[in-house]
Amino acid sequence: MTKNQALAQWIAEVTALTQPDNVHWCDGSEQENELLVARMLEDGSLIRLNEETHPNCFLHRSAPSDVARVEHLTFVCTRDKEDAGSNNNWMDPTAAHTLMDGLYAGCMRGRTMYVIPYLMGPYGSPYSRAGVEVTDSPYVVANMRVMARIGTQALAHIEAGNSFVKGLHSIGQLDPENRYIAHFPEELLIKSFGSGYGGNALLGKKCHALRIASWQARSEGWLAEHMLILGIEDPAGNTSYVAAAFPSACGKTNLAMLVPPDSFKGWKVWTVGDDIAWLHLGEDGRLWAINPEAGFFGVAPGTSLKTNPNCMRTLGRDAIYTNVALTPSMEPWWEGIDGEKPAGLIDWQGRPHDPANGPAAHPNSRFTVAASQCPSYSPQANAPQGVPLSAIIFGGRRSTVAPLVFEALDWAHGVFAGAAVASETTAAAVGQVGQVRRDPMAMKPFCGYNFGDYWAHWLSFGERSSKLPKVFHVNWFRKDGDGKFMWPGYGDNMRVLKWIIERCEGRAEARRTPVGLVPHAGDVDVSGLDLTHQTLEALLAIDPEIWQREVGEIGEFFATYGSRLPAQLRAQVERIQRELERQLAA
Ligand code: GTP
Ligand code: SPV
Ligand code: MN
Repeated sequence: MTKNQALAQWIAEVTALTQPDNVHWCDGSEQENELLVARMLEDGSLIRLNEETHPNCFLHRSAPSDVARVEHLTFVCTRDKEDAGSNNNWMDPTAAHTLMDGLYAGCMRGRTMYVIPYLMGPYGSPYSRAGVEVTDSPYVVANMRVMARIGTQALAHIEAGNSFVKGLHSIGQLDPENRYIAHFPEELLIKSFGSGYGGNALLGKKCHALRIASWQARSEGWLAEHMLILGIEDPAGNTSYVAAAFPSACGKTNLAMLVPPDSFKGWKVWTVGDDIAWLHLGEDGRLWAINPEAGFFGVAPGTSLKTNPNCMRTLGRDAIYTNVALTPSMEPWWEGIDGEKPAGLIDWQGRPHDPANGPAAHPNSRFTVAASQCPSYSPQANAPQGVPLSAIIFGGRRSTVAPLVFEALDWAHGVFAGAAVASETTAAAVGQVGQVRRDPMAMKPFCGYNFGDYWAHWLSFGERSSKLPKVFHVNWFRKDGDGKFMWPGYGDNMRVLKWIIERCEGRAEARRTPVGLVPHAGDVDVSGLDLTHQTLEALLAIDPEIWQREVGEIGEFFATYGSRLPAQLRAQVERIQRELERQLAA
């Protein structure tokens, strides 16, 4: 089914191993999708939603033990363990192949094997990369069709002689005891078994576009990052682009689709991407970003016309909902959506909703929808060269310590700020929620190699260009003594974006602290906002004693990377410690 020898041979091998009843090469067509959807409606893996309010929308309920990424079952299998780093679980490649091939043996008997050629990145972009996912899950095909550019054109790209990443996926028995997500960066290969959910199963996304791509990017001189990309148009019509890395379920989709507050007349945010960015140094010395994805696989809970109107408008048609609740009128429902909680809800497991069983929608319930449906979809989203970045923003979910915003003093300090990101864990991954952990560059679950080498790679850009974006750090999630968010967030984050853009243009003030450059309360435009001066001061405060402890912890964390830790990062820790001590002594 392909004239590419390497691909044909690999498909022959996995067919012999998994023994499917049928092999279907996906062309990405409308008819193909209709057939798949019809089959899934028949076997119950999709439920059709209200055709009047949600045309061509479907609900999928995953296995209750298969609702999030599984970081403890995710492996990077490099020949040398040190190359994977302590940030990854490691397995010897030979042992991993033996283990996984044992699971794959005959696993597709009685099933159809789908071969999905896909392209990550815009058609015609020199930065786009191909992959082929083999899967026995029609749900995965339907989702990949939205999230990536699949089918004939992607196959043509491979047949033109371009390299491709191989991804073998089987849902197996959806057994958490027999579930592994293994990466072989040296072979450009992914093997995923036993899960049908999101990042575990849609292999173009985290497995390829982050873990494998970050490995390739290091050796080729670019960056593959867990970042949204947005454009900010000012009232004069000038658009600046920023990329922002926040950990999973910490606000990327929301920031990417932001609608500015009413008082921001003439300002507009354009969405380029909401989860992944590939960054390349341009000939002009600037950093350019493309979104390798074509769709959004976004968090449903908390999404409403109030928090994210652009998202709600994106979701009105042609969307797949996974693990949301269902209203009696067959509409999707989740905690935080507009209006009152309707009576007669069916929860994400298909049971009549009983609050004693927890929320009606799973906290990691999601929607899959084409990015092109977003009202704020950027006209530049498919630009082959990408968009030039003015700023890079790092952030985390922290109820204490981190101020609303600070600017890094220079590139090396910016890399430090990214490497030092800490965030409270969320429902996006299996495990405890709300635990503060280090999540450097929001890439803890996604960097395909040793963090020490990764930070050195980031730092190396400082030697290659003097026109790099400015680096910032934000925190929308500070809480007061009553446990309430101090900052309104969502659309009001525009107020912080405005200060960031003005800083990039040399038009806004800041005060120098050991931690970075922080706006004075008067530098943040809070017009029309009900926020006391005191609260704003608290949001912008850097407490030297708290930060002394924080930087001590960052230093200890860095030290765990031993000889692979770049000296420049240790130097940043020492500088900040010195300055804080001086401040406390004064
Ligand atoms: P992934 O898709 O997992 O990578 O997540 P993401 O970073 O795109 O997160 P998303 O924008 O989907 O937000 C996750 C949750 O945080 C949702 O429940 C949002 O409603 C909530 N959230 C997003 N932005 C803000 C904000 O500015 N303030 C507050 N308080 N909550 C926010
Ligand atoms: C994340 O967890 O960061 C996601 C969702 O974007 S998943 O595709 O499941 O990784
Ligand atoms: Mn993500």
